[in-house]
Amino acid sequence: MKSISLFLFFCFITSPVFAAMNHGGMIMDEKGMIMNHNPDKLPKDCKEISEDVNITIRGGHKFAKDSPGKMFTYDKRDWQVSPCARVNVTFINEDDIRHQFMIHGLPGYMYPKGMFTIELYGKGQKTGSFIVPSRDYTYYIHCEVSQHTEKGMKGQLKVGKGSGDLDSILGLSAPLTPDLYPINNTHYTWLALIFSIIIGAFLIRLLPGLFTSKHSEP
Ligand SMILES: [Cu+2]
Repeated sequence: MKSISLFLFFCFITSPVFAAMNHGGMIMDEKGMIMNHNPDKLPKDCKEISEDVNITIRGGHKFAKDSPGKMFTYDKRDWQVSPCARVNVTFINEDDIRHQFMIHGLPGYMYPKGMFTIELYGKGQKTGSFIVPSRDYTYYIHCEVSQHTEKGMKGQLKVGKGSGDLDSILGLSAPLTPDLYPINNTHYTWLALIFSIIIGAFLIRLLPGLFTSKHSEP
């Protein structure tokens, strides 16, 4: 009897090692995690799932190459789905660092803290689902790893008509706090410029004279 209990206890404590853990709305393994995966629970204001939308979103350094001052972003940053749609997100991380697809503003009674998240610790991909409510609204998508949002990893998902565009989305909306590099020219700047032009003109006139006088000697 004692050995059977010990065996059962052993099975109980080791079983999570052999499978991806799923607790408290979180599915995780050694590659990453999905938080608040919801393929079937309907929001209160939806009678049924209106459509299935499969989106593939890639995140990485290379997508920000053409954006000065930015470092990471998603390959597409603007999405639109119909109210009560089930969104099946395949998030692909193309970098060897941690990135997330995190969406905010979902109903708190279904999604703790109103969030759905896919996180990948390095290169790889994961697929998870969430069902959006019926109201027209623009949801905020970003990567929460320190400085990644500021460095370009930000997007939006419009449900129905949405509720306007969010700020600071690369290629879509103006930054809230633009990078400015003001140049404060004073009177001295202009004086220095005029002085340089005069010296330059003087040298241009003087230098050819120096060369020709040397070469013209018999
Ligand atoms: Cu990131």
